[in-house]
Amino acid sequence: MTKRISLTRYLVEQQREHGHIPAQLRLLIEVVARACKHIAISVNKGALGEVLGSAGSENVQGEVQKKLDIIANEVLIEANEWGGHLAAMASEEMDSIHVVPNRYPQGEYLLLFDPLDGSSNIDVNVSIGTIFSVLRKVTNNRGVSEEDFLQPGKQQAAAGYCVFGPQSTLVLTVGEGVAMFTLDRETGSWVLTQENVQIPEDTKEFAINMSNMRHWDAPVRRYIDECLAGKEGPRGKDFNMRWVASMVADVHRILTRGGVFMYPWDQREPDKPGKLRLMYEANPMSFLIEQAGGMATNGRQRIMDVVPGKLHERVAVVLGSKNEVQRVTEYHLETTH
Ligand code: P6P
Repeated sequence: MTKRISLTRYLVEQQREHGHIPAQLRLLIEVVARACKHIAISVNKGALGEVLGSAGSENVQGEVQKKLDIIANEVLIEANEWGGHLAAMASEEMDSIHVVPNRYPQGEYLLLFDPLDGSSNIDVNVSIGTIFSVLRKVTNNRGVSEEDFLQPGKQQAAAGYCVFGPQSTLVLTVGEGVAMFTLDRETGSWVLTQENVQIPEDTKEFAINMSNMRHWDAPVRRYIDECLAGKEGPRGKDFNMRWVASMVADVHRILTRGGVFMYPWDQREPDKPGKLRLMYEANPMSFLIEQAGGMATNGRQRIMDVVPGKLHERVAVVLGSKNEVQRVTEYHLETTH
């Protein structure tokens, strides 16, 4: 039987070897991992747990909140408030930041999360997940405000997600590569099942919502048309398509076997740069993708270089196998926008 390495042992040994995981960051990661276990338990109850369906409210994005969106958000808030590792939290499900209450010590980290990504898939039993991003509070003034969160993704101290699918898998980076941990439901522990994840630089698989094709910009249409032309076309090979409509599931597939994921700008809402959120979707996923040898841009610029103007800022996303993302980005840069 191969040696089982727990999440705690992995973090301790990574700190010993690379020194990237001080005690407060290790506590943060372990608390988030424990919260993801609780979310997995709620998700897996499905209809038996009275957790399905709408909560009858909308979030700051104007999206209908599912009961599990709110449950997952509350689990993450309660799990992270008392530990002394955080100054504040931000969530897709909350209009403004949540400052750690005065009754608890404040720490140096800022935690951002999409507590349950892909929630339109909850009621139809398709994989969903929790995405998180960790920043350091760089200003040493007392108190914490939204401005403390407005840092480009390249400042992240850590990032990860937990995908709730046939297995529950925690995927994590602290800037020293990507590791994957599978939840052992019998012991309740996260067990290291893959490290030094590497994305193939080429792929034959793209992920995009094809129903939006008529709204896309020319570079995106050009790229997808060439993929659809297959062997007889300019790419000289056939492509496959996937679209789970849970970013976590699509990104997990890409980390596991390669591919390119796109949620581009489209003309339906021209003032919006894209649908996905920069701070707690695109940035953490871009960190993971880059750490696994892939690439992540908004079509024109590295996503992790984008300086956010507001907490719930949206961004166009093209990420995955390096050579494909490079090609899509070159097509964009050849045109004026
Ligand atoms: P569409 C889920 O709501 C999400 O934010 C991402 O997880 C997913 O990739 C995308 O939106 C799906 O969007 O327009 O295909 O439903």
